[in-house]
Amino acid sequence: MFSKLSITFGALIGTTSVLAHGSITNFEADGVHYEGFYYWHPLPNTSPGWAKTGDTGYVGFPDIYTNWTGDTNMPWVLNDENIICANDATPGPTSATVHAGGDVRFNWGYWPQDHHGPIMTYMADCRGPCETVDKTKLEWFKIQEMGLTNRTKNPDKPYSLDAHTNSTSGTWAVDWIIDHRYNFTVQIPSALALGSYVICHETILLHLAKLNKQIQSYPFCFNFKVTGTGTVSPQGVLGTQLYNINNPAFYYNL
Ligand SMILES: *[C@@H]1O[C@H](CO)[C@@H](O)[C@H](O)[C@H]1NC(C)=O
Ligand SMILES: *[C@@H]1O[C@H](CO)[C@@H](O)[C@H](O)[C@H]1NC(C)=O
Ligand SMILES: *[C@@H]1O[C@H](CO)[C@@H](O)[C@H](O)[C@H]1NC(C)=O
Ligand SMILES: *[C@@H]1O[C@H](CO)[C@@H](O)[C@H](O)[C@H]1NC(C)=O
Ligand SMILES: [Cu+2]
Repeated sequence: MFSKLSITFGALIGTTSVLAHGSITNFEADGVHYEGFYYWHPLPNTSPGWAKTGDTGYVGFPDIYTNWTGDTNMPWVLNDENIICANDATPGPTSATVHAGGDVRFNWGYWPQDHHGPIMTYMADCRGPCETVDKTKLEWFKIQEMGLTNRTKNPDKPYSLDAHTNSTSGTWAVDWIIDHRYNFTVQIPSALALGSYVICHETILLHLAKLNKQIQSYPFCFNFKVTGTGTVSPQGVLGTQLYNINNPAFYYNL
């Protein structure tokens, strides 16, 4: 989210720097538009989005402004239940509809140029109504992943947070959304069995990974009813077991 330098800056100028992040502001599924997350605004009643505490839906620092200890080595985040759909997440009150094989186009609204990382999408079968599901019981399977798409350093991909020197990174999935007007389209597997699912569309930002081992998860969850004639029910993994802090990706130097 921030280097220490920009935290100080952020405190001086109030909330402006927080607005510099993106969120899934809306999405489209089977041609229908749904509202999502806007900073500082509660989710609209009609949104299938999961509510959460905090401004950006970013998991990493429970209270970045008042509780900053300087301890940036926080691997606990990865295996804490707050990683599931973000801090204190509660299920969305409605569900969107999409047919198996159909597209969901997520719109990230905005994303800053110097934040880089992969984008992943997971689904979990609610085995009943998602509106009342216990998130700690959800078992997630991955339907999409995009990481480093071009290793060549690109001057248009600034990376200015590394020990206060200016450098550039290669091209990452997050740069894809910047280059595609903040849109990212995910296809629902065509063989997937009909049912009620939570879809989690997320990025894990790595721009501070090498610097101070701080990685930042931005999960955005929405309820979906999947229609169709598919029969496949993939086995999933509990949200708290999806990630391991020893994964070399989390120490990657952009
Ligand atoms: C501040 O951090 C400590 C240590 O992680 C934690 O116990 C406490 O709940 C946090 N307080 C707030 C307001 O986030
Ligand atoms: C990879 O990035 C470099 C630097 O921006 C660019 O010149 C090159 O065309 C890119 N390669 C592909 C396959 O897009
Ligand atoms: C980094 O780039 C900014 C903007 O171009 C410039 O103001 C700053 O002096 C540069 N810092 C370093 C360490 O080169
Ligand atoms: C996302 O794509 C749609 C359809 O191509 C387009 O109308 C919309 O403007 C795009 N989003 C942004 C933020 O440009
Ligand atoms: Cu940031």
